[in-house]
Amino acid sequence: MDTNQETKITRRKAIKQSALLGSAFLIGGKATSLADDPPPSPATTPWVQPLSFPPSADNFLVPALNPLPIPANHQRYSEFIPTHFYDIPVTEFDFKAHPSLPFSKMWGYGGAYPGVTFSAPYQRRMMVRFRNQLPVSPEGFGNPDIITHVHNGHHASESDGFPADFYGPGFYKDHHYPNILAGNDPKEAKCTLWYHDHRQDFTAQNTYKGLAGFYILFDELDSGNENDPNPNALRLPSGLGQFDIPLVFHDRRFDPNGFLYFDHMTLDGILGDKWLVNGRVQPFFNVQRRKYRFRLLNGGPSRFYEFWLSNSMDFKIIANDGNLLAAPVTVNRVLVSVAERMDIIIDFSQLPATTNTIYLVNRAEQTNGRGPTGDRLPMNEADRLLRFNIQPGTVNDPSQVPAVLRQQPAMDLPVAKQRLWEFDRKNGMWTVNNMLFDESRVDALVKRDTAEIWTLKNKSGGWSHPIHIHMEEYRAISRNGQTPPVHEQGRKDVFRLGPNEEVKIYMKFRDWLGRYPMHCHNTIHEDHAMMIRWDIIP
Ligand SMILES: [Cu+2]
Repeated sequence: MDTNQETKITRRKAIKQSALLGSAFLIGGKATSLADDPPPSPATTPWVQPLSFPPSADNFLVPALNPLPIPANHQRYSEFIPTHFYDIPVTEFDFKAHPSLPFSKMWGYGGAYPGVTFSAPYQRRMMVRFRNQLPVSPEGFGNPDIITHVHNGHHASESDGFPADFYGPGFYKDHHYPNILAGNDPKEAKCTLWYHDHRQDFTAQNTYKGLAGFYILFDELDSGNENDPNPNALRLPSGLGQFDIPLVFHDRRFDPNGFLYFDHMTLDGILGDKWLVNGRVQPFFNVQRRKYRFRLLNGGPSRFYEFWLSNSMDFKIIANDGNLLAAPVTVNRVLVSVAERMDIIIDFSQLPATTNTIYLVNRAEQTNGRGPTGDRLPMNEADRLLRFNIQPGTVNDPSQVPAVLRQQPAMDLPVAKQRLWEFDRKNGMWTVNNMLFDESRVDALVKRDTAEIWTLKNKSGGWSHPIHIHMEEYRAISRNGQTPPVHEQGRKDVFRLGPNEEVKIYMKFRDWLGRYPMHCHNTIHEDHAMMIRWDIIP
């Protein structure tokens, strides 16, 4: 397969920091760093806890919101009068990611880490109230002002979660999510979205502390029913938490006492040394010998993953950034930068009867927050993330992976303008076109119902930047002047810019007006302050 940036296999260059630094800490009972790197997390035993799933956001459905939402605050409210009301508290709670760690203070939507999972059919008209019940003066890191963004949501500006629209404890904000199809085009339907805090300058800390969850949409093709009698239904493996498995990957670090640790000292980006999947350190998952859909989400803050199965077996990519591809792509690995999603199908029925364990692993070598080194870890040194315990015996599998998934929308709107965006570094901060983010400065004015071509260019040879644009998805015209790899030829909302890379994208602007950002999704870069504001006007 050749769909990924090629990485060379070498010996692991970075000797584990833990081996070098393990004895340098705990002076007077207080963690003290004598080197640039923070101390390693305490040891934990892998595969002792099952994979778990956050509760459903439906648990927070209410007949009506009190006080009532204010229609005048929302664009096109009367066209999309809400039918489903969610009243979701955002709270602090005690959480342990592993049985041998102590409780840490975490934050979550609906009192859960990861946050409660939204799942809804397309065009469900939702009004979601996020009530900020965080402590006014929290311990440790994190800012209790919040603003929630649905990543890949096609929503009005006032509901999109503009980073400067944050609000403090004791207040709430209503987000109108009518889940419309962009341009009213069924080919624009998306599946795997997520939502997270977007508080200006504090997104890294607040999401690190837990403010992120899944937001999953279904439509007639991707109906969430592998037994769907509708002939248009794809009948992909289904049942959230059963055969349709959202997985969010968070690398995290814990201090020598076992409490969640956030490194304020570097602006390059931060790496954890514990592998959390859905909030648990190295869990196991019991699977049957059949097909499963896994929705892989890199939840950041700064790490890139190259996912493999430990036996190097093939799997199929069916969706990239929540967009079903035109056709499945068979691979044995996939590189996923921060905030990207890959929906993949793994068929465990291919395994010999004697195989009862395989692992999902990460082979991208990364030694600092700047980005992956480009080298690949040997399989026997790969980071093991999740263990699959393969159950004995055969089972009936009604699911299928059709050869044709979803047609891609046409690039049919005339191009009104071309823009160049250069991502660079200045005085230790992160810039776009030589500027730091200023929420009151409009860096681009675009007209609704036009299209533009944007060139995203990484000017640095030393860093990678996963670039995310809100509200509208886009298509790559070229990557480094060449046809993009096949799994990047569908719609996307994050483009990984490796060192000195350049991606040219085609983008339409439809349906809504107002302020939106574009930013690096290495959230450390985003907060310091690699972001621009662009506005849509009539
Ligand atoms: Cu970046």
